[in-house]
Amino acid sequence: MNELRTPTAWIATAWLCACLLSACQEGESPASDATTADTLSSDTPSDDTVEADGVADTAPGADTGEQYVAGPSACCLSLSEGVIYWADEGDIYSQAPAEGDSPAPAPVRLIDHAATQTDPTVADGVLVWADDRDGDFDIWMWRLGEPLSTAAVLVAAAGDQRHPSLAGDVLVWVDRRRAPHSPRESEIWMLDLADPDATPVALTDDAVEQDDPHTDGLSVVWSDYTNSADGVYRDLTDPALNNADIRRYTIATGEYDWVTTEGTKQLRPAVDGDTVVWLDWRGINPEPKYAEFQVFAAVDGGPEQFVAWSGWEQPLLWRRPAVDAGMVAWIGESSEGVELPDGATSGVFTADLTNLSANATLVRSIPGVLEAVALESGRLGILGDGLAEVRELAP
Ligand SMILES: [Ca+2]
Ligand SMILES: [Ca+2]
Repeated sequence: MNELRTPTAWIATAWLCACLLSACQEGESPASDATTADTLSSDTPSDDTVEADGVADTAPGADTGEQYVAGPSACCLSLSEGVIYWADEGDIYSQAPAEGDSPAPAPVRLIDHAATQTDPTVADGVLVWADDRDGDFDIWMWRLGEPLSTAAVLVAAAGDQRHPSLAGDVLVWVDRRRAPHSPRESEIWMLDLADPDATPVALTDDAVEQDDPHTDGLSVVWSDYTNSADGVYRDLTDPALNNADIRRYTIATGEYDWVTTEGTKQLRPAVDGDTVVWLDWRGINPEPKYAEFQVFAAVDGGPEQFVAWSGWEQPLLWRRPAVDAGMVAWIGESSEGVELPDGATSGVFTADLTNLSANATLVRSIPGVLEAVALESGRLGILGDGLAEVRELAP
């Protein structure tokens, strides 16, 4: 990700440094060489829903979600049919919800291999992830419920294939197959899983950087440096020279359009139908500062709208917002009219995209760093600092 190239901004406290050092980096130590999915050993809490050490219920309604233990460096959240998936220390885990009065089942280590597996994305019972067991990152796939021996590489090419996003049968990812495999060779690729004869298609092929792809199965959005002076992300530079924009590809028509070409930096888009949300630095000066970001949205194909502002000094913590059915969720440390409780250092906020004049709602906060947020059919998934959580949002 872009912000991994911002070491000079890593000037935070010890817990934050520890998080950064552990946050889903490549080459992590393997858990084991086992190749079968099995439940975690007894050193991991496997009874009832549990609360991770250091996770405090500091937010309104914090006791209403199903809370599970994830590793302290867990990242890369996916939420599908109420099941939460994540990566931790090079393996991929899932946690199913409790049913009825029964306690929640134990989290399951789905993909357990000495190499690094990360970036899980799940749709319709298909798990896709990035896996470097063959020397660099490739895209792998497993139909959940089938024998693990059927897990196999789906897209293998030179350089890294990473950051997959799956919705329905549409899979997109960042592909650096073209030498020398640098950010300038980061392109957005797509594969139709419904067609066994389909081959991967490059949606972009140019000399500038593209990142952060996301699909809802109908269109694909990503951050694009076509209109940026250098064509790639630059650390610590003037925002006008670091001009990422948000671009979209509509699958049914094959058409491309720009969701925004505002002259400063926009990153990490998410799409749901005709609605796109993203992080935005317009009007925030001067960089390098990394002290603020905004959430913007284009709702139902309408104009770009301000959703929320947050202070946050760590570029690594600019997380992709989530959008589903007119609701946006994001991670921040404050929002207009809403502050975190004492002791909390990150929170999940939501807003109704049909009523953006209302204050955001603080859903959850912790005295640590939240890594990811997801929305699915009225459910909110949260991951970070040892916590995995799924909660039903109020209708
Ligand atoms: Ca590769
Ligand atoms: Ca821009």
